[in-house]
Amino acid sequence: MTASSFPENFLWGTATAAHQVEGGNVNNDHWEMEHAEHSPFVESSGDACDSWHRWEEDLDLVAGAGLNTYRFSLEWSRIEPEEGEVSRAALDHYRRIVDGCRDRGLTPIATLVHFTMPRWLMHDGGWTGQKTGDRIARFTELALPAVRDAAYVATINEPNLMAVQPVIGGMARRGEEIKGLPVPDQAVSEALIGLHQRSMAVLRGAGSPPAGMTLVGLEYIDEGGGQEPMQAARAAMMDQFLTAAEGDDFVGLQIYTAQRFGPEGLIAPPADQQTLAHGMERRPRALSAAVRHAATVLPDMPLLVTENGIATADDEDRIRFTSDALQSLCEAIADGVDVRGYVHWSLLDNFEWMLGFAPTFGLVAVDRETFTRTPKPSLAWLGEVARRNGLG
Ligand code: IFM
Repeated sequence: MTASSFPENFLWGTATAAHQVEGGNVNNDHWEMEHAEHSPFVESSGDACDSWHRWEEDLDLVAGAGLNTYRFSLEWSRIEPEEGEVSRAALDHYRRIVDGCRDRGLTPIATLVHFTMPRWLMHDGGWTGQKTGDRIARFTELALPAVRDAAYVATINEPNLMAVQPVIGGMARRGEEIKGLPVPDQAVSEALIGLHQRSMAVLRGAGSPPAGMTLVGLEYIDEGGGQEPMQAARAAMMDQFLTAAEGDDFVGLQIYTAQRFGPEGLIAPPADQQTLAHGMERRPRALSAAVRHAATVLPDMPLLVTENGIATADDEDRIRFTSDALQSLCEAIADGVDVRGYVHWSLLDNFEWMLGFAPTFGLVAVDRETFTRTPKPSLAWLGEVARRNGLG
């Protein structure tokens, strides 16, 4: 390894999530919230990127660019549209995606739950419901045959973000001043950790691929006198989840930004450093800071960067941001942090939850009428980094 190269067999990939790209996910909680009166969603997910039908084209783009990894998620509401009613066709669909990855030389990383739940679950307890532990255990059993040949299985995506926002996914709460993420609700955090553990127990019992969860990771910065609120925020948002991952096979980290603290708590990022879509601070080096912190809490845990990216209309800036982020990651790895791969968010411009389709995180643009995919220069750039296994 040189100052800008990565370890042998490093995974280089890009990610999507079911509800953000498949389209027609009419049977989950988000669809219902998107269509509710006074919905906080600016628009409906609708046909999204039509990846339910176009997933092969998506995999061809990933493999064609020279990347070696694809991360995607399963949609529970398609697999179990009503409680106890199983769609074998939906399970086959996800099985074919795993096979399609393998056929193209891509390492599949599958997430069982990426924010969405079936409507029937939303109306009978949701994530904190008493029966949800048994239900996620059963869903994990159902899903496992579809993802058995994946390289990694993640139970729940960003439970630490889900605990922050009851309507999760959009990081900006419209109409409010954006200061950063608030602190997670402790009862929801504990419920989600419990659900992760129920899902893990099933995966372990059935000899699954390496399994774990994927967490939002942040850089925490003390601007002076902010130690106390900063430590409290980090303990709630990061450390309790990292500690709960002890004994898992890996932790996925999804890193976009930093939070700054003063004596009164969270400080808003400078306006000229806020990113287009979310008002988050543009802070590429947060990638290195967050993986380093995870390694101090869990020194023996393999880490995967399962998301990192920027919502911008300026693709040159996406390349600059990602290059800076990767340089910082490289330095962390050189210092001994065990990071096994980097997965960029996202392959496609897709449905960014409450913010709709306006934020563009993709390496590939998607025409909203025809679903035609148009690769941006950043896709070829990241593929070249993957081929070289370094920044060059
Ligand atoms: O789009 C989301 C994704 O679903 C989860 N992690 C953050 C991304 C960008 O906001």
